[in-house]
Amino acid sequence: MIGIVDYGAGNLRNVQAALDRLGSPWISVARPADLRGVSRLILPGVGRFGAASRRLRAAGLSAPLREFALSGHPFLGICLGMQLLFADSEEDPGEAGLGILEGRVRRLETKPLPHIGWATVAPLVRGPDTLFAELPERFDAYFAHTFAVPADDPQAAALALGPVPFAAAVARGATWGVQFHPEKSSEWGRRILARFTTLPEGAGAGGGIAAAAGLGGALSMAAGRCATPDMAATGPRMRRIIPCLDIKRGRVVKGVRFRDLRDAGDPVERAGAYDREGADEVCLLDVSASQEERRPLLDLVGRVAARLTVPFTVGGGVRTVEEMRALLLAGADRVSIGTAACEDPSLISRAAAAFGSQFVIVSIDARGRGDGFEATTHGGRRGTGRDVVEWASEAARLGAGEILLNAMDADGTRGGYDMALTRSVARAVTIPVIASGGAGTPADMARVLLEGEADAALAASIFHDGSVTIRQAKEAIRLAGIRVRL
Ligand code: 1PR
Repeated sequence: MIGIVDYGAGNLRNVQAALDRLGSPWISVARPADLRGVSRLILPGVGRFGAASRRLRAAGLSAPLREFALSGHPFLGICLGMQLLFADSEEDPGEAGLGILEGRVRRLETKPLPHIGWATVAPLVRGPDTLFAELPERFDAYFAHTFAVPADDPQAAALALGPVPFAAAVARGATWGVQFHPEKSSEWGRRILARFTTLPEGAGAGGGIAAAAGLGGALSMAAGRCATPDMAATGPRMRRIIPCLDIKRGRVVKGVRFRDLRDAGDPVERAGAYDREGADEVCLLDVSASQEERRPLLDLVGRVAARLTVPFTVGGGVRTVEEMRALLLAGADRVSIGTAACEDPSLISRAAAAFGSQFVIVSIDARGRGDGFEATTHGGRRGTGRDVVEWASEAARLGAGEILLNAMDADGTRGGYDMALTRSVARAVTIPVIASGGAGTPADMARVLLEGEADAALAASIFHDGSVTIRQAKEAIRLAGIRVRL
């Protein structure tokens, strides 16, 4: 039986859903006694290293987990769960990890940070007893993190050819850690989880994989790959294409400049279709929740999440850390806050402390005012008097992991994104910016990623009406020299 460690740190629901899709039975492990009958274990996690390791200790799980791993049972740490396998992390110096693997987790040195999105993974081991058996020499996986294990760690089992190289996976014996989210990495992620369910006891790559595989060679291979022609324009960082489902009364709607909303279909069906077409992420915004002073739609979020094999961002009407936790438990990977963050900016820092910055997106509805842009709330109905660039900078300082920047004057017009707005925000912050509003063609998307310096391009109208498919958009964007997952 597979155990999934439940210690209140995140993406449990999505790991459970991924195992359900595989038809693999699992049980939750919240106390040491729950380990009885468990023969392989998954340790998921999002959030902060220190808080998560304190929770494991408080649940009395640290020593039993270490024993479980050291006794040779297959063990898989995911994202923060991988980092917790180590002795400690620069994120919270002085807080002890599980110490199953040697070494320290370090902060990535790159901009923008957090590193959110897809990156190519190059396994260093692909033998029959490894997690990467039967996987290609390289594949794309989804990451959301600020800290990572260095690429030259002797326990590295795969490298990420991300914005900078780092260890995408580590292993010792039958203990594995993956920095990416297999439960959110579409088909390759599914195969990795399936492989984990059949990994033999005690087997594995052994320690010192990277040394055995010739780390020097692997690193230069990684560097060589970073220089392939398809990365010419934007470097090794992959950009994201995100379809957005604006929701009102349980249906997808779409308007122009936030008004004249028209029906655009069923959210669950649409989300599933966009996932199949190759969306890098799906965004769902309950656009009338703040105006109607309603709580977010947990039931709908759960149903959409169950359909998705890629990451899922949810926003609209989110006012408290508790609501964010409920959305996380319903299957959201990240949550966006707009109105409530403007009204009480401390919500950003409280959310980042609880779930980690990569979980917290601040949505800014920007309306032109004079030479600049004013942030608005309640679906654009109330002005705040705040300058958008200033507000974005403050949100980033408070711990936002990403800005979702809605150009209200361009929204739904198909006349192209607002380049000046996007670029000025992207230059003012060191976190990623999602450009939103105005997409008319794939060329508009390519432009906002290059000239607008956005990390991701979000669109609604052109995808909903079928005038451009996600695949067509991504092919055209790649031809423009921008790295995207295809
Ligand atoms: O303020 O925390 O309750 O969050 C509400 C969220 O809902 C915000 O993210 C806000 O941008 C969004 N929202 C509110 N009212 C509307 C509306 O349309 N009446 N939609 C709305 C915002 C922006 C995108 C849109 C893209 C792409 N729409 O969702 O889909 O701009 O559009 P396009 O490609 O068709 O041009 P809170």
